[in-house]
Amino acid sequence: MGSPHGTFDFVVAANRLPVDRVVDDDGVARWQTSPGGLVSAMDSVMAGRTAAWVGWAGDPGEDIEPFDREGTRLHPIALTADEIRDYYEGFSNTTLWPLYHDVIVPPLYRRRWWAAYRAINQRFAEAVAEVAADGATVWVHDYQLQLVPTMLRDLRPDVRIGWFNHIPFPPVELFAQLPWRQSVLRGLLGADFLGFQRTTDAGNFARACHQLLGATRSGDVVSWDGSDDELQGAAPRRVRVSAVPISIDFAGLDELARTPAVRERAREIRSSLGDPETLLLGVDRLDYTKGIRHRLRAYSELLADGDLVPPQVTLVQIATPSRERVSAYRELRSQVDGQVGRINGDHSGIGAAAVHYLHHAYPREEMAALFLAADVLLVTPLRDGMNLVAKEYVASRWDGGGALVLSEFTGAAQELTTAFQCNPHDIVGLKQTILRAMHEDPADRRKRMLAMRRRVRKHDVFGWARRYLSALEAAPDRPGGGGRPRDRGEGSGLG
Ligand code: ADQ
Repeated sequence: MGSPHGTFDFVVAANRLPVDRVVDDDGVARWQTSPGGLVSAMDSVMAGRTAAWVGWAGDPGEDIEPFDREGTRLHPIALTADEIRDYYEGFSNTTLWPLYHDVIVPPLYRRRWWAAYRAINQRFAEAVAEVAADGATVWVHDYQLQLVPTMLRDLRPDVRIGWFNHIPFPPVELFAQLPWRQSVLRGLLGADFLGFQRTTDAGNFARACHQLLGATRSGDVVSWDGSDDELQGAAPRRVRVSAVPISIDFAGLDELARTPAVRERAREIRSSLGDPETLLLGVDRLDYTKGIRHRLRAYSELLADGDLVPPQVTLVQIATPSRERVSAYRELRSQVDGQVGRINGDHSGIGAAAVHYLHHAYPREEMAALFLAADVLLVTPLRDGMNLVAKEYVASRWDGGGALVLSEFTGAAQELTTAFQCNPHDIVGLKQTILRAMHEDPADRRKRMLAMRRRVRKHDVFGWARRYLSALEAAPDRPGGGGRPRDRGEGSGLG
């Protein structure tokens, strides 16, 4: 232990740890691995390294000692109830989330939230600095931790720092609203590599740096000389910026969906819905970015027009409530609840519900069965970084069946080009697209699905993590070199 630094050569920092605390019936608390592709992808890149994960455990208060899970050191960050309100519900989800999703609802700018965001980012940076070994690789995730790269570089210029944005990065015309816009850009520019979902997001970031900080871009490297009227004393930076779209565990889901149990369950689901000719499905977090209201509007008009008639057609809408302490989410929930109530009141019959509206979270097997059962999946976000549900649907359709209606405002639309793409704001167009997806010649529909499957099979979440890390390795400046002006001439270009 000669080094004053930690011992972990690979460190992930994300708002949440990859585990949830669950309390058994007998009152005993234990940790359960969170479901999802990100955790599996991180497991795959952490295997064989001494790895640590720094994140919030999900509950207010208590300091929890670091602990090990399947060979990874989990390092919990404690947040008080006030910090959760200001850093998480406030700045992350009421300022940044709407600002980065095209201001679908107006972002609120509160100085107290910004102060908490800075303080918590500093706490994360210090925790990472404590556990990271000399020259470690650090992968920071998402919009909650945009200041960590520079804060960490100040503490540990020897480590290599990457950041990945799971959500969109807005055009500078919107980003410019943020009262602390220079500080956020400077926070990010502490990284060696910044990864985005789409080329457009990477471009938006580079343009914001140009317009608001006077940075320049050459290829995928953004260079900033550190001068800015409002920020004093910043070191020059050369940072690689590009798109690395996230994906899913294609093989895992494909295999699961082929199992006899899932296929049987898919049949059961259809039969319990009265064996409709067409089963439409929506699966979303209950979030205003997901376009649930636009989708329900289009569906209700199709029912009113007589184009769709239950029980021959029915819609299963799964909408998991989220961020319920944020008022925009409570409001959305009551609007969607009301819309579903009206649709069912107007268009359902006995044993023939127009909408089956479910708030539950389901295990992977049930999700796979739902995907396999659905004739058409409706993915209609107004803005979405990627949308993994669209890719999961495609991976589950080993039979080549099904049809995907996909908003052009998702990251997934860039890759799933043979989906039935739509503009969810255009209700007339959305209605036509839904009908087209239902009635297209099955052979043509199959071709579309098989093309999407090829794409997702080839670009899965494991490939995403590998691509991300090799881009980080090839970042322009060597570890420790980026923060010091005298080292700038030694940068290795694009590597
Ligand atoms: P989200 O906005 O949460 O993610 P999405 O990409 O669709 O959106 O991922 C949701 C995940 O939750 C999917 O894996 C889905 O299967 C699962 N899920 C949803 N409802 C469920 C339910 N009721 N039961 C069980 N599982 C459920 C953010 C960004 C996205 C980006 C991802 C990953 O907003 O744009 O694609 O991160 O980068």
